[in-house]
Amino acid sequence: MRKIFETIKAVAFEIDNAIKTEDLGYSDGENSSGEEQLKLDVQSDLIIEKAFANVASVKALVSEEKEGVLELSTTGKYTVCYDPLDGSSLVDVNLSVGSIFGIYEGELEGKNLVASAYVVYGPRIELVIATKEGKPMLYRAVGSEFKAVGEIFMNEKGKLNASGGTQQNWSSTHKAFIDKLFNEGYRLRYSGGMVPDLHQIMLKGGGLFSYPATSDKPNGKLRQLFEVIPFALMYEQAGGEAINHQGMRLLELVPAHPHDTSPCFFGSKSEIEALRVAYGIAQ
Ligand code: AFP
Repeated sequence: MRKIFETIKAVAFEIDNAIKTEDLGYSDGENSSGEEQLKLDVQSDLIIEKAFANVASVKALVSEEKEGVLELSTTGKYTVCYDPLDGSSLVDVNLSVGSIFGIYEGELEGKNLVASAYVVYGPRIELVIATKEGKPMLYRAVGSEFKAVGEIFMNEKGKLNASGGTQQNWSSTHKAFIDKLFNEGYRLRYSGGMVPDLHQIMLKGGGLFSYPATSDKPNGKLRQLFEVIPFALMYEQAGGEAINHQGMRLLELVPAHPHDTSPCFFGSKSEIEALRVAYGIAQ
């Protein structure tokens, strides 16, 4: 596992350099979710693929930018599922973006996630690593190295509220719940990049991030293997919770296909409890 984390640190610097120096235009292709790919998406994907090709413990890779599973070895133990550049459409307006990694042992499902990591490319480069033991650990790039900053703890209750999807496509239940939070004094924080939005909520002590089922996206937008499940481990280990619209822990999801999505809610315990009440999904 140590070699996997070292590889993530190395690719973080390479991707950051690509973001800062490369062409921001579109490539000729689209990803398997039918979204247009930026050249930067394709390049970040290649950087990660090349780096993991030399890591003996990695059996296979599954990328948001590729259809299917890329087998690397028959002897490796782990499959790394990753979104190479989440929120890439924000690069041209110079907002923060990120890379997300889920490390699975065995079948690709939530209960087999053994560790997760994400990188935030913002004014600084930050990396967070979570395993099933202890709190997630925050690192910050200083020169060409990542230095440990400290463990991440979430409070019982936070102040921030971020909900994705187009509001006209929200259900009346979701709209009423989000309105209620704002009426209680929660502050809106939503950039449209999952990585910086979830990072902000975790680091500022708590709150709620939602990407609900909407009328145009009944299964939500965010992908289970590369986005939802890796962040679920982060939030649970930090002292928060992560569930779907039916109250199921996101760490129990079983994707039928590598690119399956799920409605998802990540938050401090108090906001997730309020969500359960609002959605009528008693524990
Ligand atoms: P892009 O990679 O197309 O910028 O999408 C980013 C993202 O997958 C995720 O990072 C955001 O949380 C979510 O989409 C935002 O979606 P909405 O614009 O529908 O709220």
